[in-house]
Amino acid sequence: MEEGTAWDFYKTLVYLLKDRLNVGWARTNKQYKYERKQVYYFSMEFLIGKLLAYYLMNLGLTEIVTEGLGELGINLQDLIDEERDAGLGNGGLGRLAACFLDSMAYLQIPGHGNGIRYKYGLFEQKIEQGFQVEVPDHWLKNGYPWEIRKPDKAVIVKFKGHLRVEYDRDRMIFHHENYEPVLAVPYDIPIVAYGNSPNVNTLRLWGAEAVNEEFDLASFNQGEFAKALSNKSEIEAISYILYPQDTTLAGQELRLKQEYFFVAAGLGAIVRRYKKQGGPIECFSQKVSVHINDTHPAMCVPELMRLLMDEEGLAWDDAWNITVNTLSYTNHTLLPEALEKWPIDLMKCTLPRIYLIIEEINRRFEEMLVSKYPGEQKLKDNTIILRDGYVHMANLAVIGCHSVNGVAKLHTEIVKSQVFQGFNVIYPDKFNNKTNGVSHRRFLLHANPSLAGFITEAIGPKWIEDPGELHKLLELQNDAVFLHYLSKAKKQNKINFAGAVKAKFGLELDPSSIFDIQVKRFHAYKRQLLNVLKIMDLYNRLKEQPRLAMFPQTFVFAGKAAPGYYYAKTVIKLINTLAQKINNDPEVNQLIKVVFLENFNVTLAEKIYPVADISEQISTASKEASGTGNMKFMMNGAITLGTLDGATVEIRDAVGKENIFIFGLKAEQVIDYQNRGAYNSWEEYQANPRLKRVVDQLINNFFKDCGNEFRVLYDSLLTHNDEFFILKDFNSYVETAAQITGIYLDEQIWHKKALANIAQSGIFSSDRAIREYAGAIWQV
Ligand code: 26V
Repeated sequence: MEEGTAWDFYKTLVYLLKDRLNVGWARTNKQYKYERKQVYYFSMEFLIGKLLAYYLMNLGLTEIVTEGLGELGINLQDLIDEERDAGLGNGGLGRLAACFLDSMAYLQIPGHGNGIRYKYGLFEQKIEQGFQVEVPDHWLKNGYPWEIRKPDKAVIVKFKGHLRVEYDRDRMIFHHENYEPVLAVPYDIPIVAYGNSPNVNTLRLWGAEAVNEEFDLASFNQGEFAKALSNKSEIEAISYILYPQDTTLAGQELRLKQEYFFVAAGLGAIVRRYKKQGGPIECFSQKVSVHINDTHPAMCVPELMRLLMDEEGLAWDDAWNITVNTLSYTNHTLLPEALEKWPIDLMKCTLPRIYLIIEEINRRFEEMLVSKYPGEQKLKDNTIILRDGYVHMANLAVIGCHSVNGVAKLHTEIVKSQVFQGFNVIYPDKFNNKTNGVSHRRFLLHANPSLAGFITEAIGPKWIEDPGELHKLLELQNDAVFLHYLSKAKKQNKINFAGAVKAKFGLELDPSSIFDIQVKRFHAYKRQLLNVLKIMDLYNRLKEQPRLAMFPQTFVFAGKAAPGYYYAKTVIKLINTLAQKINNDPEVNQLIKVVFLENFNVTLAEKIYPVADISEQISTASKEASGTGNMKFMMNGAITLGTLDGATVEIRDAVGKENIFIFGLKAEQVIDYQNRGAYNSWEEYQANPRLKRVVDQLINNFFKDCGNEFRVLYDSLLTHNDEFFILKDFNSYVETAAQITGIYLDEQIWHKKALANIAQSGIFSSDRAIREYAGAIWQV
C-alpha cells in the first residue's frame, strides 16, 4: 500500500472485479453452449471507452467500493481517472458496436464481438495555436487489465503465396503454398451487463504475431538485428493502428490485410468451436449468425465459403446456402468516397484463394443476371462485384448476405432507391431498416446521475431496464416541481462542467447561459461551418446593436478531423480563431462565448451530453445515415436544432414538432437539386447581405493575421458551388436558432419541451434496436 501508485491500485481493483466476474462469465459461456444460437458481431471498430466506473455501476458495487477504498485512504475517482479510454473506433460506427454489445449482454443474447486489438487507437487530438495536432494513442503502454490473452485459442491466417490445384474426380482441391503465416492471438474482454446476476459476454480482439518467435536466427547471429526483426514487425504491423476515416482506403495493403486478418481469425475460431461441440456442418446457419458492421468485414462471404468448401468438403451450392443464411450486413453510409473498393491486382496477390472465390461468386451472379434480366446493362453495372479493375465490397456484401439493413428509416429508403437501386429490384426482400439506438444506461443513468436520480424518484427505477417506461414522465409535463428538478439537474451539471473547463483552460463559462453544443467528427457534410457562420452573424449583429435583446449563449464544439482532411482541419482552426476573437472582446463576451474542447472521446462525451440545452444536428439532409449523438442529447433533455436527416426525422416524429426545431432543405429537395444540377450558391450569397457579410469575413481581414487561411472554406462555398448547401440553409437556420433561444426566456416552457424529449427517448435505446436485430435478422 505504501509503495503502490494510483495505477497499481486501479489495476488491482480491476483484477479483483475480474475474479468476481469469472463465475458469471463461466456461467454465461456454459449457457451459451451449442443448443443456443450464437451471434457474432464483426466490426473493425469497438469504441468502448472506459469500463471501470460503468461496470461498478452495473454490478451495483459503486458504493461499497467507494467505502472500502475510503478506508484505505484511496479515492475511487482517482482510480477511474487512471484507466485509458479505449479509443478503438472513429466515431458513430464504433460506438454503435459498443452499445450493441452492452445491450446484447443485458438482454441475455449470446452475442460476441469480434475485432482487432489495435496497439494504437484513434489519435489523440491536441490544439496548438488553434490547429489540430495528432498524437499517437499508445493506450496499451502499461497493459490493459481488462483483457485476457488466450494463446491456446490462436489461429493461423495465411497471406500471399500460390495456389496449386489438384483434381479429385470432379472436385477441385486447392493447396495454398508458400504463404506468409500470421498468428492471430485472441484477447477477451468481459462485457458486463446491468443487473443482479449479470450476464458476462465477450468482446474478442485479435492481435497479430509472428508464428515462429525464433525469428530470423541466421541474420540475428550475423549481427543483422534490424533485418532479423523486420519480418516480425511487418507481421505485427497488421494490428498496429486503427485507420482514421481518411481519404479513400483503396490501395492500402495493410488495411486489406487487417480486414482479412480478423475475418479469418474470427470465422476460423467460430467454426472450430461449433465442430468441437459436435455440430453437423450442414446445420451451421441454424446455430450461428455472423453480422458484419459495414463492409469492412465483407470478406466473411468468401472466407466462410472457403472454410466450408476447402476445409469441410462441401459442394459450392451447399456452402453458398449456409454462407448466405449465416451472414447479415448493415450499411452505415451513402457517401460515395466511403464505399469500399479494392484493386483487383492487390487482392489477387494478397489473398489468392479469397480472390478466386470472389471471382466465382461474381461469375455466377452475372450468369443469373443474364438469364433473369437479359440486356439490362445498367442493372449489371450497378450490381456486379468486379468492375473497372476493382472489387466492390458493398456489392459482395449484398449478394452474400441474407439481410441488408440501413440505420434509420430515411437512410434505408435512400439505400433502396439510390445506391442499391439495382439490388432492390433483384432482392427486394433482403432490405430492411433497423434504426440505431444507444445505451441509455451508459449515456443517461451513468453519465447523468443527477437527472437519472430525479427520474427514478418520479417514476421509479423500472425505466433503467425498460426505457419505454420513460413515457410516464409525460404525466409530469405540468408539474412545476418536477420541471424545477429538471432545471436544477441541468444547472448543477453546467456549474460542474464550467468548473472543469475553468480548471483546464482558464476559460470562464457562464452556467446560466444557453449551452448550444455540436460534438461529432469534423466533416463537410456535418456542416460545422454553417454553425460558425451563424455565430459570426450573431457577433456582427451584437457589434451593431450592443443592446440587442438576447439571452447569453455558450457555443461548444468538439470533434476530431481526419489527419489528411485539410478542409475539416481548417474549420477547426476557424472555430478556435473565432473563439479567441469573441471571448476576448468585452463588447460581446458577456453575451456570447465560443469553446472548442480538445480530444473528443467517449469519456468527454459522457460529460458533455448532460450539460446541453441545444443539440446541433445540422447535416445536409440525406447525408447523415442516422446519427447517434442526436439520441444521447435527447435523453439528457437537450432540445434538437436540426435538419430532417437520419434518425433526427424519427426524433421529430417521436416528440412532435412543438418539441424540436427543424430547418432547411429536405432530403428529397437536396437530391432533386443534385440531380438537376440546379443549385447556384452565388445567387444565395448575392441575395442575402447578412450572409454575404459573414462569407466575406472569411477572407477580408476580419480575422487579423490569418492571411489566406480560410480561403479554402470561402472557395468551397462560392468557387465550388457549396456542395453541402450551407448558403441555401443559412437563412432558415439563423431564424430557427433565434426562435429556439427565444423560448429559453420562459424556463417553464423550455423544461416542458426538454421533458417531452426525455420521455420519448426510450425507443432510441440500443435495447430496442438489438431486440429488432435479434428477432428479425438473427432469429435468436
Ligand atoms: C467513411 C469514410 C472513409 C473514407 C472517406 C471519408 C469517410 C467518411 C465517412 C465514413 C463513414 C463510415 C461509416 C460510418 O461511420 N457511418 C456512421 O455510422 C453511424 C452508426 O450507424 C451513423 O450514426 C452515422 O450517421 C454514420 O455516419
